[in-house]
Amino acid sequence: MQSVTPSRDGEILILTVNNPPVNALSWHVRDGLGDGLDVALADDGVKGVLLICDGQTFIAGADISEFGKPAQGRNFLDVLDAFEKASKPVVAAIHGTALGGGLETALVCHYRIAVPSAKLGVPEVKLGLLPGGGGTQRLPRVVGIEQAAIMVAHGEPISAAKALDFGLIDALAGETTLAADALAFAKECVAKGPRPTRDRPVTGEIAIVEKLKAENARKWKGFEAPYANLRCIEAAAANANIDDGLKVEREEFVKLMSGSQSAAQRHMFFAERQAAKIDGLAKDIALRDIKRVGVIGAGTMGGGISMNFLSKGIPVTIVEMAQENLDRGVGVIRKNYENSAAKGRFTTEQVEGMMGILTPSLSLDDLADCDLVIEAVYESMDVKKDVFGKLDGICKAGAILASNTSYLDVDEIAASTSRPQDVVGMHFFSPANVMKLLEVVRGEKTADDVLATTMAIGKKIGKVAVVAGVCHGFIGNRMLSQRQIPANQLLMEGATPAQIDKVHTEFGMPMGPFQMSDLAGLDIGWHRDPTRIETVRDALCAAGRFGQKNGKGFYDYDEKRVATPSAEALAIIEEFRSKSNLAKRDITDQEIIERTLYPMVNEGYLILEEGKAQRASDIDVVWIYGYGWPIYRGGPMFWGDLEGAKKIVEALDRHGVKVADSLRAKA
Ligand code: 3H9
Repeated sequence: MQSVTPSRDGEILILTVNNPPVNALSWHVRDGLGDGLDVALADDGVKGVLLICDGQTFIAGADISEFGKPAQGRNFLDVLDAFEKASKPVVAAIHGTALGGGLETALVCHYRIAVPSAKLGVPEVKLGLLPGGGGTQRLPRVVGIEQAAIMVAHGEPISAAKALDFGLIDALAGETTLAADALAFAKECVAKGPRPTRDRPVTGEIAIVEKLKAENARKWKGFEAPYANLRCIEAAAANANIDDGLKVEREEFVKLMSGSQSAAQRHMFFAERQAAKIDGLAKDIALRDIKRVGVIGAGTMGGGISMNFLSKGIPVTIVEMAQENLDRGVGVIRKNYENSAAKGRFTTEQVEGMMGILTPSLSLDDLADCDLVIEAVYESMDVKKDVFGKLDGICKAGAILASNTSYLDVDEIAASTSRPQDVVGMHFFSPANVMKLLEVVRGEKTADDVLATTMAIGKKIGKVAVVAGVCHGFIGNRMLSQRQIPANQLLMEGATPAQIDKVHTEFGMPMGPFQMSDLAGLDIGWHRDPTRIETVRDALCAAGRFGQKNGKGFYDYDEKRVATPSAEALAIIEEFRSKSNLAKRDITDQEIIERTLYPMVNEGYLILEEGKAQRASDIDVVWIYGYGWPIYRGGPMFWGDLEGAKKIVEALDRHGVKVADSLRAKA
């Protein structure tokens, strides 16, 4: 099968692209398009050209897997130029998604027709890039500066209806009759002749650029691509001649393409998709049917977990021990949905619909008809074993029994049942209805179809699911402790919580280790004996400093939960430190990076050596979607490669950290 097949219908030459799965502009597609156009232009019998795609979508962009590799085939920009300057009208027929280079291809076509369900956009910013095929210069000439600026800076696609409104498409086709409608439309366009986008003026107000920057200052902190995209829009507004604007676009594109941010974001694009694949498992493995889900525990975690399923129309039975806790939990779920409805995310009917498929219960017996039961009770091995032992006697054969434990041994939990093959870990991250990560913990005896079903259900509820092996804290929390231990130690050597946190937030993390501790609550896991002070945390708890929840922890908090460094906390740390016999010294930001982030990378290598993660990129996915590691740094393993194994190993040796063999071998 050719990537681009020419065919004739009267005076129209039809070019059909076929490059599954998403008709990306791989080199052979570019060649096919260029060759096809040459044929059309050379043939006097051809009066117009129709570009259409087979499969699920119009061209979804440049082939990202070609980036950074030696160039092959026709140059994309030359192909685009030839299309736009063609002496015969060219029509694009769009279904599925016309994204990035795909939309840029449509933009050099003279006319565009799309089915109502089509989506059109330039998502390059999400890959740390900009539409480098003239998109930043042609979009403003078609939809105006305001809309173009929004589209390039946010990367969100728009619907066909909006595209018609904005003039991005000229006509709507029938949902199932694109080929015929587009052909008829192309025939009409023959009389109209070519209409090159480059000849159209730029319209609209450039003030949108500053507005977007002001509105998104927080969201875009640390990112280069949104700003580069907007500089190109400014160039479009400033240059009547498109070639001058295209020059600016090229310079900005090349800078982004050769930088580390785009490399990191492209790495994450593939990492996220790769994470869904389970090594050694047949792709066509039969999945178990999940029609009803049971959740044990109606606290913050259980409630959030339930919402994921309710939002997708999957009925949930939620079980608590006491009526009061059950009522409170159900009330919180309702309130969350109502708050979302107030923001326009749901209608009142939808809220009632979701609440209508939630069954509150005080008895585990009510879980007998559930296909998947997720336990979200207190984090104690004895409690979990007791719950699973009971579930074993209650749940139907074939039901998947999942634990939301964040640290405990899933194999030990599974051993408390007579069906360890049906037991799996489903570690959600708080708030469970918001955070995208789901660690799926594969026990020693977890059946293949249980694992595959759990991954699939994770995808269905909108999570990025990653397989982890059984070990203390799995992938994410195991690495987190390698950050927290040295961070605490640094306090003893003279650093302050604010200094350490600042290094982390400047690195791009949403919060530092001590801000995170305050948010989680310092008293979680505390032994509750104020006379027993073995750690700074014990000392803070003994002084009644429990974190954000009571307005004081490592920081002081005002009523809006704004943090300021706390003199009392610093005095407590100082007192604790003075007893430690460690000399107080100045700690540099570089040392904080080396002591708190390098050990995480090292732990990642250990996790891989032990087979607790399938691949390094899975670890990156965990940290980006579970802990807010900045995506433009590509996750700890990708970042570790950028820093360089040699540099990391030298620093770890200097600081007395035992280095993973595989990391040392790489140095
Ligand atoms: C660009 O165009 C630059 C130009 O402006 C300038 C140049 C000078 N390339 O997501 P899915 C693969 S930048 C290569 O699971 P869905 C993907 O890896 C590009 N491969 O499906 C996966 O492979 P596998 C701008 C790609 O139905 C398979 O296709 N465009 C590409 O959930 C299925 O993908 C974009 O950023 C690609 N461009 O969603 C669009 N796209 O099966 C990026 C996908 O081996 N793509 N693959 O894991 C998407 O947003 C979604 O894939 C799409 C389909 C919405 C199209």
